[in-house]
Order: sequence, then structure tokens, then C-alpha cells
Amino acid sequence: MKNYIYHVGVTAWRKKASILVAASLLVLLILGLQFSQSEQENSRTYKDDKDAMKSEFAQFSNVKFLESLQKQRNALKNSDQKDHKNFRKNNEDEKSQHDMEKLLGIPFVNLDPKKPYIPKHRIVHFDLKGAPPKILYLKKIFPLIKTMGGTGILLEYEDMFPYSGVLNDIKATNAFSVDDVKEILKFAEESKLEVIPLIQTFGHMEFALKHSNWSKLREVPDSPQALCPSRNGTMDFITEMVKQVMALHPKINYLHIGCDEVFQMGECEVCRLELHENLFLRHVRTVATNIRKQWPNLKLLVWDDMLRHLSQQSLQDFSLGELVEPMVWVYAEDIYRFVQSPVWDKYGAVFKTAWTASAFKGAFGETLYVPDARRHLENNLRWLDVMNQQNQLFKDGLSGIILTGWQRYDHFAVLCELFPAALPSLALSLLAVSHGYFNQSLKTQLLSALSCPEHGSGRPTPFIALEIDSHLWDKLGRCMFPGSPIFRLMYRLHNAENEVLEYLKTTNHQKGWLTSYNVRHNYSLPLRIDELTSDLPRIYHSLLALNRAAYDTMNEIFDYYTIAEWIEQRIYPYIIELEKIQNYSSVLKTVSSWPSRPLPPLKDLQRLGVTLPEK
Ligand SMILES: *C1O[C@H](CO)[C@@H](O)[C@H](O)[C@H]1NC(C)=O
Ligand SMILES: *[C@@H]1O[C@H](CO)[C@@H](O)[C@H](O)[C@H]1NC(C)=O
Ligand SMILES: *[C@@H]1O[C@H](CO)[C@@H](O)[C@H](O)[C@H]1NC(C)=O
Ligand SMILES: *[C@@H]1O[C@H](CO)[C@@H](O)[C@H](O)[C@H]1NC(C)=O
Ligand SMILES: *[C@@H]1O[C@H](CO)[C@@H](O)[C@H](O)[C@H]1NC(C)=O
Repeated sequence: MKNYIYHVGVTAWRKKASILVAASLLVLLILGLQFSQSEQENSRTYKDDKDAMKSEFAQFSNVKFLESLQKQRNALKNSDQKDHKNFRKNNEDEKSQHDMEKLLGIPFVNLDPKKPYIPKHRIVHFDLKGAPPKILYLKKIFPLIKTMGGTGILLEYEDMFPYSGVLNDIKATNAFSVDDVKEILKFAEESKLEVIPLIQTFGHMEFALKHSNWSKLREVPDSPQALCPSRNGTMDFITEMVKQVMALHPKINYLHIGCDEVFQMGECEVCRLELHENLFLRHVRTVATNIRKQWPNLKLLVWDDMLRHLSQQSLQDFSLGELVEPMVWVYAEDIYRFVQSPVWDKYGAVFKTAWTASAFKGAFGETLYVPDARRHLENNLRWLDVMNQQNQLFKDGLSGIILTGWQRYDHFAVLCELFPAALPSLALSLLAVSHGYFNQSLKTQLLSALSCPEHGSGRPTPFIALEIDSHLWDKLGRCMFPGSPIFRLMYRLHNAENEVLEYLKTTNHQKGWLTSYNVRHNYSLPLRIDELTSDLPRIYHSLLALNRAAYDTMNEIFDYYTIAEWIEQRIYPYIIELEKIQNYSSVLKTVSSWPSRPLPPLKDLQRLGVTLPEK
């Protein structure tokens, strides 16, 4: 971000050194810094929520102020006096309802109980660039999505689309076949779900540009992240991708063309002469215009993050409002911290409609294996509040919300939460956005959708308790939804991982006979080694059992490559660590006589200047 602003500044300065430019630049800089700050915070939250949580607290009062401004504005627009009277009368009921919500651990969001806001479209995102489910699993999931109020699916194929011809080599070797895609679409249609394919057309092109074949289209020669918009081959490449995807999706109304997180712009020798802003907008305009030429009724969606800091004038100069619909994404709880009122006003002035994007998994840490359902529910509930407030800014209102479920943070990252492990989280959030609220009254719907055993009617225990059971293992651990064994497997992993980590910490670090020093010097007491390794076989075998269970459980839902990847990332490293301890301890135990102290100093320490002082 900082580079971006710096670059805009410097380029503009060179071109016209007039006072006018300098003055407007200053304004831009101040505005830009303000936005860039929130932008940085957003991406930080996306990566490390702990820091963001801290600063969230610090900014709390500021956001409250923004929210109250919004509420005032709405109140003025509606000036609905009746509601105020009713509010008083029902205050008592609401108090006991709040008590119940507290028991359930439902995050409090000040939604209007009289007029719940329900987004027109409620779309579930399938990020297929990691752990793509088998077709038969999707077949079971689509009706569930429909039951829980979903209206469609966003299919982010990345390298899983059956690209062919000149694009043959950008697809994964285990990509879906043409028939697979047709089946997916058939199953979606049977569940009456709108299908929106997503193709990246600017940034996040790693899956294609990583190949030496396509490296010529990179903006930066060493980096496969972004396409160079100025190369002759770029538009041919995009056109071919779109053509192939459209050929397999003849009935779609919407196509998502990505355009988020273009980290590299204006660096090649041609692009360097241009303002980033113009480079970005011109490319989006060219791509959109080309697609619309061939498919005039197709609506095009783009992620909004690259638009947040652009001026209304620029967006209008490039007719963006006539070409695309922005999808405003924030996955942290506090939405206004990342997209503030002026940004909404700008979007409202430029676009007839917009979409929003929340998350039900894949947003609070790259290596998580089960989502925090409470945080995701709060994100979705707060989106309802924000959407209710911002809806009237758009001529045609807001179009809907996408519940994103990221499977990797980018093409090169490891897997985060698997879909079946996140289905309970999806259920909570999807039911919430389909009703405009989440409370006790959705109990039966939730439990029946997830095939949970009905609790005994005698004791009224809460059906969820998000404060203490935010992964839902306790409350929904006995449900039989498709993939529920994987959901339960995560609980086993959680316990096994805790045990292994504790053991490794004790053995390698806290106790004094199996540290790396003992190993390097072959110097330890056999009696102590026996003591330290007495638990090792049991822990090791429980990991092997977990590994076996993972393999068996996942087989129904994922292909061999996904299972192997997941096991290598989640279980294998612990198996290796334990085997190392086993190996070291048996070597250390073969020693039967030991050298006098002092032990010979480690040779490698000389590199650090630790040498025998000269006499
Ligand atoms: C890329 O390489 C593969 C095999 O090495 C070849 O079949 C294909 O035609 C190449 N594609 C391009 C665009 O050069
Ligand atoms: C749940 O919320 C809705 C909308 O606010 C309200 O009408 C309903 O009475 C609530 N039900 C319970 C059990 O709290
Ligand atoms: C693109 O193609 C045109 C005409 O073939 C050529 O003049 C131009 O130099 C090419 N531009 C680039 C960036 O390769
Ligand atoms: C442990 O020792 C065995 C037998 O020598 C060897 O095959 C294995 O690779 C070792 N494991 C590790 C993690 O060092
Ligand atoms: C440790 O001692 C054993 C037994 O003397 C010997 O076989 C082994 O090579 C030694 N290992 C190291 C790392 O010095």
C-alpha cells in the first residue's frame, strides 16, 4: 500500500509539477493514508487476527460513532415513530430473549427485531483451489445448502477447471473433467441453486503464471502473482479462459472475474509509465467490455478491495458502474473498520448495486483446521446490520451476500479448514443470513439440517453454547451430516495435537536429558531416558491410529492427493518428531562409558566467535 501511494505520488509529480497537482496530491495522500491504514489492518486481520483484535478494541469508540451516525441517518430517512412505541412495549420480552442469547453465546448485534434484513441472494463459496470435494459429496451438500436458505454457489475453480487446448497445462493433474463439471451443474440445478463461476483475471494468477510456459505474462518476471495488463498475450489468455468457462456454463447470469489483491502493478517497462489507478481500471474495463461484447446479459462481479481507495471520479471516468458489480468483502467482525461510510457513499454513487462477502471458514488463520463458529456468526450478523444500513444507498439495493469458505490463503499456501469440518459453522451463518437473525427459534432447523439427535425434551439444555464451545464439538459432535466423521476427526486431532505438543515441549525443552545438547554430545543418563520415553510408544501409536482414521474417514469425500496433503501437513510432522526422539534415545542408550568433563566444545561455535581465549 505504501509503495502504491508513493508511486502514484512520484509519477504524478514528474509529469506535472504544477501547484494544482501538488495540492490535490496532498489531499489524495491524506485520504489515501487513511484508507491504506484500514486496508492494511484488514489484510492483517485476514492473516493474524490477534493484532487486529487489539487494535479493534482501541478503535471501538470510533466505530461506535460511525454506526450511530448511520443509525441516525436511517432514522431520519424512515422516521418511523410506531417502531419506537412498540420497542418499549416489547422491552420486557426482549430482555429475556437476550438472556437466552447469552446462554447460547450468540454474539450480540443490534439488529432490528421488527424488520429483519434478509439479503436477496445468499451464496456459498466453494474454494476449489484446495481440497476439492468429490462430486458425490457435493451432491449431498447442495440440497443442504438449499434447506438452510442458500440461493446459490460461487465456484472458484482456479486450477480445478478442465482447461484444454492452449490452456491445457494450467489445470491441475487431478482437475475436474468436463463431465464432472456438468454433474456439479446438474446437481446445483436440481437444488435450484444459482451457479456463479469465478475466474481470476488480474491478480492471484499463481496457478497459471507459475508455469514457465506462461511466465511471459507476469508483471514481475520473478513473481507469478499478477498478470501484466500491457502484454499482447494477456488479453488473449483471459479471453480463452473465459471462453472455455462460458462454454461449460451456458446458463449463468453472473460471472465473477476476481480482481482482488493485485499485489504487483506498474512495474514492467510499459506499465511503469502509468498511474496504478489507471492501469487497474483500464484493465478491468477492457476485460469487462470484451466479455460483455460476447455475452451482453452476463453480469460481472469483482472483489472490491482494489476499489476502496480509488476516487469516485476515477471509477466514473472508466464507466465501472456500467460494467461490473463490486463485492465488498470483510471477514473480521468489525466491518466499518475496514469499509467506512465514505467508501459506501462512493460505491452508492457509482454502482447501481453491490454484493457483500462474509466468511464461514478460512479467515482467522492460515493453518487452522476447524473454524471458530462464533466469530464467523458475528461477522455474518454484523453484515446484516451493515447491509440494512447501506442498502438504500444503491439504486437497485444490495444484491446479496456470499459466505466465503477459503481453502487456502493463496495457491502456494497449505490447507486451512476442510469443508466438512466447517459445515456446522456454515449452518449457523447461513441460517442467520437467511432469516435476518440467529436465536433460539432456529434450533429445530439447525438440528434437523445437520441430522443431529434431538435432545431429551425433559432438560432444556441450550442447543449451542458458543462462548465455551465455539468449535461446536460438544453440542454438535453427535450430528450425522455428510462429512460429520471429519468434523469429529478434528476433535481427535485437537486432543492428539495437544498431547504431542506437551510431550515435545517437556522432552525436548523442559527436561534436561534429551535436549539437543544431550543429543549432539551423545551424553545422557540411560535411566532418565527411559523415564522420558516411557509415554512415547503410547503417544506414537495414538498418532498412527489417528492417521489411519483420517485416511479412512476422508476417503469418501476427498481424493488421494488431498488426503495425502492433509495428513502430511497435520499429522506427519508429529510422527517424525516422535521418531526422532525414539532414534536419539536409542543412540544415547548405546553409550556405556562417558568422557570426562568438560565435554569438547562444539566446533560450530567458532563461527559465532566462541573460541578458546589465547593465553
Ligand atoms: C507448454 O508446454 C507444454 C509441454 O511442455 C506444451 O504442450 C504446451 O503447448 C506449452 N504451452 C504453451 C502456451 O507454450
Ligand atoms: C428471534 O428473533 C426474531 C427476530 O428478531 C423474533 O421475531 C423472535 O421472536 C425471536 N425468537 C426467540 C425465541 O427469541
Ligand atoms: C504488441 O503487438 C503489436 C503489434 O503486433 C506490437 O507493435 C507491439 O510492440 C506489441 N507490444 C508488446 C508489449 O509486445
Ligand atoms: C530413525 O531411525 C530409523 C532407523 O535407522 C531411520 O530409518 C529413520 O529415518 C529415523 N527417523 C528419523 C525421523 O530420523
Ligand atoms: C554415540 O555413541 C554411540 C555408542 O558409542 C555411537 O555408536 C554413536 O555413533 C554416537 N553418536 C554420535 C552422534 O556421536
